[in-house]
Amino acid sequence: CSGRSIIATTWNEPFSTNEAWRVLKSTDDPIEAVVEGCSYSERIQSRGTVGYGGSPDENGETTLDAMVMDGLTLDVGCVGALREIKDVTKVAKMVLKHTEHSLLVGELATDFAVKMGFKRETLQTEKSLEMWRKWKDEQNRLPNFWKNLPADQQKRAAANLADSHDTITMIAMNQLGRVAVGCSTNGLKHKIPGRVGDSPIPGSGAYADDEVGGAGATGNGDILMRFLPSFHMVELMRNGMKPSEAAEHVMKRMKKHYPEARGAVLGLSISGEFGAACTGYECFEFVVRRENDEDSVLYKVPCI
Ligand code: SD4
Repeated sequence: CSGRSIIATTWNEPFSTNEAWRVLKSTDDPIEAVVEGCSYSERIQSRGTVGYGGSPDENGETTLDAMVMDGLTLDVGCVGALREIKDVTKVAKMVLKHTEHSLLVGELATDFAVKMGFKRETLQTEKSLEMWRKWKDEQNRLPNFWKNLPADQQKRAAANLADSHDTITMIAMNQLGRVAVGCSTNGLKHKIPGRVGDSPIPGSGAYADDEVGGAGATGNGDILMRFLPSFHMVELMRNGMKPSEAAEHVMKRMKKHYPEARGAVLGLSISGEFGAACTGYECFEFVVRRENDEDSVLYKVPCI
């Protein structure tokens, strides 16, 4: 089976992908690979949209969402609206490995993480607080901004809130064809405190099944989660569709109902084929690392 190992990652994330590849090569464990890859992205605060110090909520606080899924057991570990712990994907791994549960949220997820040995520390930085103060200031100058917009414009504005935010979602397959997925995000900027996006929702942010492959999504999570795009994509691949066709089918479904919303889905089949589709963005980029490549390779797909 040599040569089956592969990592596919949403957006132009070569460094995190290479870190995941390093771990995959040394452990042959796809779960460890996606956990370390996503954690790398959190530590370098990729695009300001993964990890601490980004996307402050209405109160100025950064909270984090993440998921890890094992395609062999179909077991998941998810964390939503995690406060004051930087290593959110590692906490999700603890939920996967050390509990019978699937999803922990908020302050009590923080308590769990602290019991598991994680350090409690602020997720705000000078930069995230400055971003929040600026937004707050704008809000004060525009009282009732949302209320005064006609309904269709409110819908459009909500869809466009996703314009600058991205999730890292990573799909890894090892030599034996075992698949795992991981994703991590600090969610939507200026969200209502308590909001959880699609990333820690199994089947929405990501999904893996060793019989078929894996998929992951990025974009406006409030809209994406209404379609379970990752689960849908895996099921279409199970029924024989190529990843690129499956991705397009899934994104077309979302576009039909929410033409303005931004979203992308990326999938990998156990035969090593991969594909993606997006809507609402100009284009969608993803990177893939494979056995015979010396580095991660960047791909771009135009939106449907
Ligand atoms: C969310 N889907 O929380 C995440 C963020 C994201 O591209 O992917 N943005 O809505």
